[in-house]
Amino acid sequence: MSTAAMPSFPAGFRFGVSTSAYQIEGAADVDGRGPSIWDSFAHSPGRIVDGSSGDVACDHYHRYAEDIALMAELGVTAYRFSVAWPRVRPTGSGAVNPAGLDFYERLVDGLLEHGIHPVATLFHWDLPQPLEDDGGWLNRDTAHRFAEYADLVAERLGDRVKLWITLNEPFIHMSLGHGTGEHAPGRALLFDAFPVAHHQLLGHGLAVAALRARTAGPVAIANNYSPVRAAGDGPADLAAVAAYEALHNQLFTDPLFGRGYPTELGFDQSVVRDGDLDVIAAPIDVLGVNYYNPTGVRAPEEGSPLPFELVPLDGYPRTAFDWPVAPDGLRELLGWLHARYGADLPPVQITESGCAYDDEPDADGRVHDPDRIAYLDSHLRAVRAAIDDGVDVTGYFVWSLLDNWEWAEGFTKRFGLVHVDYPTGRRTPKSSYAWLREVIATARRDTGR
Ligand code: PNW
Repeated sequence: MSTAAMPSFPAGFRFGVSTSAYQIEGAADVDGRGPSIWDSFAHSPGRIVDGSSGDVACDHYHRYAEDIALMAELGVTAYRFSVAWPRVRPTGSGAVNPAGLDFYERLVDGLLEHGIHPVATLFHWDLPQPLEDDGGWLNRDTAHRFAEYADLVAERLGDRVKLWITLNEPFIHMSLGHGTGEHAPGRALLFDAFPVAHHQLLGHGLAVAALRARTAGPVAIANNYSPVRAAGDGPADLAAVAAYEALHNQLFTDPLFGRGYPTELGFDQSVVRDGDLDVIAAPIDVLGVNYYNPTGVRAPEEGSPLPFELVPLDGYPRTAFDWPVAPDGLRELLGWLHARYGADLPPVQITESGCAYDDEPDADGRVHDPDRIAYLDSHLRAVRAAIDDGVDVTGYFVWSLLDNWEWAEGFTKRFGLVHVDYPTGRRTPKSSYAWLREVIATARRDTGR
């Protein structure tokens, strides 16, 4: 960690924290919630490293008031959460469940009482299981069901949510959920998963239209990006880098800005119908950027089904997830977005940035996480540098407020500013929480907010 004072941020810059429904809420069958693909996946033997599920998670559904108080004390002015589709419309296409909307209304009103902007993500991977049974995102109808659900949420909360995010990381949902099968729904289709990309983006575009009809916006999507580093300099390595760039960084962004799909991956685009690309290119007000790390890539082995091979990057410190700590990658990728999309790029918010470490309380019950402080310090400086480079970055959300249920990694990866003792649900702010509180307080004093 640098001991120099954090440089100041522009007036209006928002500091926030992020979470998602299935990772924190628990209450899996409370108040009419239906099953999602993540309930089914987590309850299938062998899918989650510690055999756990999000049945209880952080029990945020019952403890949300305590969690809002933690955010108020931290001083954040925005909270990014996700709405669980299976709480709002349990089968995905049938009756609405008002009790589900009631929960998000209590949450949103509680945030506003504390001066915290509610930022609502509509899809953070928890598709209602009945929709999956009909083909899930491989089925074009799911895009229309998603827009209907967006309309339902906007009808109830459209006057109070301060930023709408349609999808979270459609790339990860496609690649890990439908390409390799490490995430729900566990399909391993490799490049035959392309319809999942197109139908998610179509759902995004249709949801933008639904949100525009009900709300004043602003509207965004949260994509994750990873600068790609070649692990070799032969022409085959550079071709592999270009392929992975197109897949990870361009496939879900080029179409948003009217550039269609990258062609070099050779996807079968027969699912793309006339007019779809116009729907997808509906203007957005903010681009959400989730950033964790760069990716090392080299040419694949002979006979590989993929045009690249992912390799660990040398020379970086690593988190408990073994992910490299590379703040320079964040500055680089913001510069890349700015250069590639030019005047089409709306203001950017970093909708996720954070790290997992093996944080546990010491004998006095305190949780010291100096590595997370160093991580956040260096990544905030990278954002500040990108702003100086000319990129319009208007917010930074830490992943995550709480230690939570990390998908296939279960409870084994702790990303929180606040430690959670899962057996009791007890919350203990870590030293990074106190550090961030000071950073935010200083930033607000600097700009008189
Ligand atoms: C994101 N990868 O997921 C998600 O939006 C969060 O729900 C999650 O908790 C957070 O990052 C930390 O993992 C990712 O394998 C999951 O590269 C996997 C990857 C990247 C992001």
